Amino acid sequence: SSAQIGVTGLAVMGRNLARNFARNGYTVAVHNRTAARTHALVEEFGHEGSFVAAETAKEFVAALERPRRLVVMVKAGEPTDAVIEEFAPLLEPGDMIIDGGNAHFADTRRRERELRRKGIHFVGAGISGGEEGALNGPSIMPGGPAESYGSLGPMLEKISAKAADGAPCVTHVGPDGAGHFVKMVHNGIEYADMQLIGEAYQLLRDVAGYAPARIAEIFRTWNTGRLDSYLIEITAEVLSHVDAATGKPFVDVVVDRAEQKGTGRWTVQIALDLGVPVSGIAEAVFARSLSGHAALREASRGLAGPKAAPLGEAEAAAFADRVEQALYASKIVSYTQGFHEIAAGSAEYGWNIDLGAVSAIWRGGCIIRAAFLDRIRAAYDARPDLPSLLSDETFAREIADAQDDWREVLIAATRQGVPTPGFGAALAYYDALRAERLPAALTQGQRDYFGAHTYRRTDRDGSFHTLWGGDRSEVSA
Ligand code: NBP
Repeated sequence: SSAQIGVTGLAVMGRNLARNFARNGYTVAVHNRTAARTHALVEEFGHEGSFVAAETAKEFVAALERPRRLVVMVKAGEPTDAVIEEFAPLLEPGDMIIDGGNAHFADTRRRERELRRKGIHFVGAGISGGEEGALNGPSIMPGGPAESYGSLGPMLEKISAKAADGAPCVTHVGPDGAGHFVKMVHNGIEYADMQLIGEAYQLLRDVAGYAPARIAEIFRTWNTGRLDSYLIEITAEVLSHVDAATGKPFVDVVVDRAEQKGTGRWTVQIALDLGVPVSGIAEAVFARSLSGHAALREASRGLAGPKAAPLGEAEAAAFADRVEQALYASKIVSYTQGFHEIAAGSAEYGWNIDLGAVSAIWRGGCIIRAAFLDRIRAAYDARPDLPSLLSDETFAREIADAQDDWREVLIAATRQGVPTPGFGAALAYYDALRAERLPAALTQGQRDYFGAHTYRRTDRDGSFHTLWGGDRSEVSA
């Protein structure tokens, strides 16, 4: 029993995570259902550090020092349950199972509850950064018992990404499913970020009339400013790539149907249950599904659209600057919505999540890493009870400065018939939040009319009903 940590499940993620632990000086026990993967790992990368190859579950568990730390990196869902069922009987109280897969947080809550009865600490840990991150430093979002973080935390801090200020991109997010919940919302925000970038690209293409290579240059410039982020950086790379076979821009030879694995959808499903308006994330998920309806799109191709020519050269340059403003303002709104969902989940499940700490661990390693997250952290550090990111003075001022351009961009998009559901949903959210009065009052009147659902008044306490079918007098309900 010499290994400080074990990894079972040695596909791309598990293999790279095991190598990351080994490269950082830990002795790592490695195991996989199909033993060939275990041996391949040690053969290929054994020189990188200290590995203990285990063929069976028993050997694997025996190789670990106590309390055991066993990282599970298998396919989410049933395979994770199968692995837990296999290992749990071999473990002792105080041992830890760390699930680094993309589990649904409700599954993590269930698993944590069941294992807690046996004294086993179950740590559901969201891991972001893909295979490259797993190897060189991911952003890690561990949940589970705070107690286990005491011995596990320093190891995770060592292998995690580091933010620009050197801080490790990992924190104990909260009990049971908190880590996987936060990872889920991270992915939802990632969907929204990608959708907004996609809309900016399409506007620069169709309204400004720019070619992909030129748009890549614009994204490169944006990446030196407040939009500085991994997703903007790779957008420039993808847009400047030329297909070797045809000599055309790569983006023009790829089928325009976006796929998804499900975490974005979960973010929206859970938001619906919690009653949190994450309209930007929802539009991003819907935009991907719409893109996939090939037959429907084919059947709709002949529908009428506006006749508008792209802008002239001088106007196009000014328009590109406006798109940057619209993208930035919409991005603030998506993060506002995502953090609202985390706050609501935290309240619902009693997780006590520190929103500033969450933004801090997303600064490096993960897909949505961005300079911007430093500002979100500053906002929550200054005021931990901030009702919304839009209540932060700096963000409010930036949106105030951006809003005229944001509206102009949506006007141009509408005039030219370029779909911008992300920009549009973000602006509608912003305008709804700042509205003095919403038509919800009318909705309440309608509900009272057809279903006697009652309403409240602005000038008196209590619930009321109007006798719509009678003399229309008002009664207390
Ligand atoms: P996969 O999600 O493709 O899973 C393959 C692994 O699961 C193999 O080790 C396989 O063993 C094992 N496995 C399966 Br499938 N069923 C099993 C069972 N019933 N019992 C034991 N082992 C079983 O691997 P991955 O892409 O490395 O991802 C691992 C986890 O990390 C997933 O939950 C994923 O969602 C998550 N994640 C992935 C990424 C990414 O960029 N890929 C990023 C972040 C998180 P075998 O070799 O014997 O078939």
